[in-house]
Amino acid sequence: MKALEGVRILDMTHVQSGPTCTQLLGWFGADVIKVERPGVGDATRGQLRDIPDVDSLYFTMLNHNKRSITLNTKDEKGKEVFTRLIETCDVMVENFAPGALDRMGFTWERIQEINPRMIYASVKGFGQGPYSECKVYENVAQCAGGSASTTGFLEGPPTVTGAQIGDSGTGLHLALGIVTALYHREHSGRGQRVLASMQDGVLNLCRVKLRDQQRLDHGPLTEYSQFGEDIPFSDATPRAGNDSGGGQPGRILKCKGWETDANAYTYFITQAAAWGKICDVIGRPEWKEDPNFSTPPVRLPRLNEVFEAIEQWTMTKTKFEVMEVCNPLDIPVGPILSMKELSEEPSLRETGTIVEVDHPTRGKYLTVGNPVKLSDSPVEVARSPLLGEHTAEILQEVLGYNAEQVSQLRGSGVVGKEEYSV
Ligand code: CAO
Repeated sequence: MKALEGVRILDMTHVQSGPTCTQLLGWFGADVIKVERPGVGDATRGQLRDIPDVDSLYFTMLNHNKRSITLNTKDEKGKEVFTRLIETCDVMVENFAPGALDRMGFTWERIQEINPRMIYASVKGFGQGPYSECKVYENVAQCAGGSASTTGFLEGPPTVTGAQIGDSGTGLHLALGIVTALYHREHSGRGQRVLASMQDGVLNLCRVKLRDQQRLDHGPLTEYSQFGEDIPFSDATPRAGNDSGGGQPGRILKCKGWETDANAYTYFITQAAAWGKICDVIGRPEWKEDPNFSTPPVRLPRLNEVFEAIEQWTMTKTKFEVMEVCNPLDIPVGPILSMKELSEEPSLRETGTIVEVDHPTRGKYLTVGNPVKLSDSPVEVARSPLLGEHTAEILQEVLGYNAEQVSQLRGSGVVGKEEYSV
């Protein structure tokens, strides 16, 4: 048995944040029923398409291990079907703009009436407050959650990051809220409302920057490069380039080939405990005893000098050679890996982190599998469903409709007319 086997998810999610959450629950074994608008479906099916008329990678990579039913939940007959789904499922997940489900008549109060055990989980852009009605996408959340103001270089503009901390990050937060509510239901017998706001999720991931904001009241942030460069601090946490966010100074340094390879770099951390070995490796053994370099506090104003010397050494090695030398010495380093390198990395294939999936209209493609591994609940990544692929199956097997009722719903356009033989 998979960890969440027996849990049925009514998946009303679209775009990225919600779908990442329900995909995770599907990987853990839940039966995820994705409800999509007839003839339209999740907008991402058609966004950023690389192959004409084929579900985009955007969609396929966010919707594995789900079944798709098309259903017009604004139609009166559709609402009856939707009510039956609410009766039958354990968790409903949605990330519509605020109020969309209420406008359909499915308020939290109504959902509780239909199924008191239902866990109703939502992603919204903002929590309660002045912006609670706003529509929000990834980069808006990164900006409103404190990430953009603290990312980038001091002299440059606020910068968004490639990691989808607003969407996928909030999906992760929501998934935790859902399994927690499922656990609570074991004792209480009741469902509850679960809300993860994207601003809250991003701010949670930027916790160390709020730490630094408060440290500023007591003096400059000595581990930031600008301290050693005598640049005064303002009253807000600054952008820190590639400085380490923790107590051990680190930087991105050039490696052999950087002139032509955009990713020939390494991250190098001058962890205090490894300082002696770092001095030996880079050919500066005298720094071990030098009062200007021997301890972490005296090095802080000289970080530029320290990292310039280390970079003179890293530039003589490839990023992988730097790892080979440093790892046995417990010097923390990490190569800057491109998406190409990651997609070709054999060890990630072996662990199921990078998975090749076959799709009936797309053919083979790569995806990221479940990043969380449970020893007793292995994950098989199953391709994303075609639009409405499981409409008849869900109506009949889950809700008990007969073939004639299914064909009536099809005829009236309440559910989609798609029929596949895959
Ligand atoms: N049958 C009938 N109608 C349906 C339906 C179905 N099966 N599924 C959805 N709809 C309707 C909704 O009821 C809604 O209609 P109304 O506006 O008339 O109430 C409409 O389709 C779409 O809702 P939406 O406003 O959520 O969609 P949008 O494309 O305009 O906005 C987004 C998208 C993401 C900005 C918005 O959903 C949002 O802010 N969500 C919360 C935050 C979030 O998750 N953002 C991350 C998205 S990933 O980058």
